[in-house]
Order: sequence, then C-alpha cells, then structure tokens
Amino acid sequence: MPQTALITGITGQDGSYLSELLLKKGYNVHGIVRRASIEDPVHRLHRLGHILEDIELHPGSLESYPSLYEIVRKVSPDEIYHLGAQSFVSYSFEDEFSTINTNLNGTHYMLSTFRQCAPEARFYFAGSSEMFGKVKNVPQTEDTPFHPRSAYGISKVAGFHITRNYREAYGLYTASGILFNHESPRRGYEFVTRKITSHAAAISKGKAKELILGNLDAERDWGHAQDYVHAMWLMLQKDEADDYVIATGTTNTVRKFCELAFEHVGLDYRNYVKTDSKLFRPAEVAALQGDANKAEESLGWRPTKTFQNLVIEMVEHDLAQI
Ligand code: F7E
Repeated sequence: MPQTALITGITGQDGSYLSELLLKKGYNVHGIVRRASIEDPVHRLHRLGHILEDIELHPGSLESYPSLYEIVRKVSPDEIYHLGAQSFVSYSFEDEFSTINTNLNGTHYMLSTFRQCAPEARFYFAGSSEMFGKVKNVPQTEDTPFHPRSAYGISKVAGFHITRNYREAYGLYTASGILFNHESPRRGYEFVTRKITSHAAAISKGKAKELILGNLDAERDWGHAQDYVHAMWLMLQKDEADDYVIATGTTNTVRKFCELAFEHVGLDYRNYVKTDSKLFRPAEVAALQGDANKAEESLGWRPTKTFQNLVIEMVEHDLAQI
C-alpha cells in the first residue's frame, strides 16, 4: 500500500523538493494551498509546475480550523509535514501580529486536526534556527536554550513547544526539525542568498547596476534545501519521534556569500554592493552555527552539498533565467 503524505506550505521551496522526494518514494502526495494559488497556477504554483499532474492540491487556509479539519479527514494521511508559515523574518518585524497568528495558530490547528482525524499518522513540524536567536552556545544543539529575536522566532519556539507537548501529553508521533538556513535556486527573492545571486547574475548581464543589502557581517550556517527535506523524511521513519538540529556545521558571512557569487560572474562585489541601514533588523541574529551530530548518529543524515557549490548552482540558475 503506498503511503499518503499531506504537506502544508507545499508551494514553497521546501514543499516542492519534499514533494519530489516523496513521489520518487512512491507516496501519494497531497498539499494544502490557498484557493488563490489554484486560481493562479502560473505564478503561485510555479515551483510545482512539473509535478502538478502527480500531486493533489486542496484549497484551505492555516487560519481556518474547519478547512484544515476537512482536508485532514478526507486525505487521512500517514505522514503530515507542516511547513506552511510566514517565514520571512524581516517581515515579522513589520507585522508581528499576522506572523504570530498564522504561524502559531496554523501549527496548533494542524496538530489538533491531526489528533482528531489521523492520530495514527506521523507529524513533522518545521522548527528553525531562529529559535536560538541570541545564541547561548556555539555551535547550537538540541539542548541549546532558545532566545528568539523576532516575532517569527517566537512563533517557532511556541510551535516547537506545542508540537512536543502533543507528543508528551497525548502520545502522538510528532517530530520537529530545527533547520538552519537552507537555500536553492527555488529560494524566494526576498531572502538574502537569492537576492545576491539574482543581482550578481543581472549585474553581470548589464541588467542591473547595484545591490543594496543590510548587515553584511551576519553569519549563517547555509545548507542546500534538497538535503534538508531528506532529513525531514528521515525523522518520520524512526520508531520513536524526536527533535533534531539539521545544519552543515559551517558558517559564512553575507559578505562571503556576495564575494563568491560575484566572483563566479567575474566581478568584485565591492564595486556593486552597497548597504542601507533601513535593511538592518531591529534585533539581529548575529551568528548561527548548528551541530547536527544527533541527526548523523540517529538518522544517518549528512549534508551532501558544499557552500561553494550551493552559491554556484544558484548563480548559474539565475544566469540561465535572464
Ligand atoms: O537573512 C542578513 C539578515 O532573510 C539572512 C528563513 O528561511 O532562515 C531564514 O531566515 C541574514 C540576516 O534569512 C539583507 O540580516 C543582510 O542576518 O536570508 P535571510 P533568515 O532571516 O536567516 C531561517 C532558518 C528561517 O527559519 C527563516 O524562515 O542576511 N541580510 N542584508 C539580509 N537579509 C535579507 N533578507 N535581505 C537583505 O537585504
């Protein structure tokens, strides 16, 4: 019997890679999307275009418990991957309320419908390294205390605790991945990596003149999204549910990312990158570095792609887009 998976956030970078992975493994893949996405597939479902025939999409909203309830009841999934969220940290400073409402209630609603309609299923929650925020230890492990620095980070800490409590209080199978930054050519343009690679490509082709960024000294542990969705799947295959840090263990600055991306198109980033204080965050997460030893030991997971290759793959993709 093929397994059935239900994914929230299926239209995003991770949702699209995860769908591909699960289809390859023979799963029936279902996704929850906004009605507006179904009405505008060219723009809103562009990451799923090549697999749209193979998956089933259901209109629903993370803000509407009844819509989620109906879908979970109908699909009766074996595995639920809850990836949907307002995931842009900067925006969470502009609209704390909608970020916290969507992320926290969305997670709570999904957990509750899972408990009501599919308690035998396994549930994955997309936690984030933003939960560590003002870090207490370097590198960060599953035992590092949380100190979130944005409404986004706060919503993820709360989601993480509710998810764990559904495991402890009701005996349900819930696992959280504490995923550090993960990127790819499918990354949204608002995130710093794609902003850099798309501008480096455009500048090299004479289509743009400069790139305005915020904090160039921020340090992130950047991995490849394809590796990270594999970790999500592995987490739900264990007999016992648990929580795992997923990271490369290597950090680089935004500046270094710029240097490599521009170097790949034969340019010196210092001639094109400018900073604007408006793009600095009111509370910055200065540096993140994850320790994924537990995932390696327990899941056999390891990143397969290097930072350098990630940057090159993204720049190459953006060059081809022009
Ligand atoms: O920023 C700095 C910025 O927006 C990375 C999300 O997937 O990963 C992501 O969150 C760094 C920050 O990602 C610009 O200040 C400088 O220090 O690409 P980002 P993020 O905030 O780390 C975590 C794990 C998630 O869970 C999130 O959902 O880059 N930075 N200049 C800039 N960032 C942006 N976006 N734009 C700039 O112009």
